[in-house]
Amino acid sequence: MLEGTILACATAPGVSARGVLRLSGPAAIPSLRSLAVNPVVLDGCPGFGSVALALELDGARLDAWVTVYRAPRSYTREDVVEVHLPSSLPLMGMLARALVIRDGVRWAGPGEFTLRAFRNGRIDLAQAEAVAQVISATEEAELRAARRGLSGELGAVVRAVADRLTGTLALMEACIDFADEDIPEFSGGRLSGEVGEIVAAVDRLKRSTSLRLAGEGSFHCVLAGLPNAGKSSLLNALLGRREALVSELAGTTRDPVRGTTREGTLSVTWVDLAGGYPRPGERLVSGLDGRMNPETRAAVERLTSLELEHADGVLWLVDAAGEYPESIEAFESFEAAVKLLVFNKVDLLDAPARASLAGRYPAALLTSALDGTGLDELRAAVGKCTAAASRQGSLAGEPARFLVSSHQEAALQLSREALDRALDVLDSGAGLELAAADLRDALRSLEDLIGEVTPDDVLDRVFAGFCVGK
Ligand SMILES: Nc1nc2c(ncn2[C@@H]2O[C@H](COP(=O)(O)OP(=O)(O)OP(=O)(O)O)[C@@H](O)[C@H]2O)c(=O)[nH]1
Ligand SMILES: [Mg+2]
Repeated sequence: MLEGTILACATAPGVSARGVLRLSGPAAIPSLRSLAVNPVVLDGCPGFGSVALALELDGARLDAWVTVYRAPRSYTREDVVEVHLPSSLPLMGMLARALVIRDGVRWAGPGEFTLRAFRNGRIDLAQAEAVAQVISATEEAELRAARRGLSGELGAVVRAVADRLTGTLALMEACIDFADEDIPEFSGGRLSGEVGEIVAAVDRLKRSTSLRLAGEGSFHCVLAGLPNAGKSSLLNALLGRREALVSELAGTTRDPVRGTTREGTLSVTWVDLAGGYPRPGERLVSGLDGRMNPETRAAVERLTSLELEHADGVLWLVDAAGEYPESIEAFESFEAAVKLLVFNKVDLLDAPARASLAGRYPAALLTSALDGTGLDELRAAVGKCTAAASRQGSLAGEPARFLVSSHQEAALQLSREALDRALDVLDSGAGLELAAADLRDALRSLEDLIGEVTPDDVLDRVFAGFCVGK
């Protein structure tokens, strides 16, 4: 990481007028220059500017609009070039391949542009995390909270608390050094008061933050139901590829099969499970062939139950063309934060039968994995649940001031716990050295939140959650 010149597609794949390739690093401008028919136009942008550049690719001419940001006046503080092209995947792929074979240009890792901005001192870690939050915000209040983080406001608030903590730590260390002198500022009560005020400041900060759920990981939506309801077929239809095995024999799926899609601005991981009957308070009773080896069967039941337990949402599939009272009973009997009833195989029903089903179960979704009926409605319904889950953790009725990632929330929590320990030590009259060690831990956690002393593995985790073009 952080060496050479990186390249990524900065726009999402799909139908649009323009696609953008982004390069950052010392070879950004030279590599493009070597493909250009009119390279001198690039000299016209000494600092920042946009030019029409004619490129030659495989003997054909390609007109591009290029924006140049020369170091250090760029997002990464390196030379950055954005190449705007018609949004054609093969075309963009052709140019990307031509650039990647040039010296020093390679594909970017997730979040590597933002990682470079962080490493080169352009932004702090709180701002870097806010970049991901701005990208995945699903509503205005969330966007506003993310932008406050992006502007550096969260970093500034944390830094103010950290400065105060540094001051108190200095006072405490002075107390340790001059333990024999009788100086009123060095009394234990004064120190406890100082730490108490810092605890209050950290608590205020915690109250003004909300944990960002869906932007970090995916919303886990399991496809459950009795054997043969069409769960694997539906997974394949949602993913647009054959990920799971499908057959007319009941009990085909054993291990969970997963795939991720983006629904709106959020990512959903769909998990296809073995067919079975969940029983309240008990393990799932699998619908697998009774002749199966009992150990394998128990393992499959355990895996399936675990997935059901940890799911953010459950789609309960019912074969619309079969006998389903037992399946509806099973659906009603289990508890889940989000559960949706889905009648699949509606292509096998005529119009009156579909209408009667919709009348009897107005909240249910009607789908066909075979011909695609109802899939858009299903995606929209799950998208809605996903957006609601991503808002969890915000104060009721009052949007949070800042969005935080789980890494940031953990840092705040660790800092709070270390301060509590320091207070306990001070109250018990145990040595000041111990309290000072706790304050140092608290300070380290706050610095970790803004990336001043963040170890590489934490950075890797933070940036792994980014999309590649950012
Ligand atoms: N007509 C019709 N057939 C479907 C539909 N969905 C699935 N099937 C068929 O139903 C049978 C079972 O499909 P699967 O997707 O394997 O069902 P499953 O729920 O994953 O089954 P298990 O893994 O055994 O629990 C296959 O023959 C599919 O072709 C549908 O929407 N319409
Ligand atoms: Mg299956």
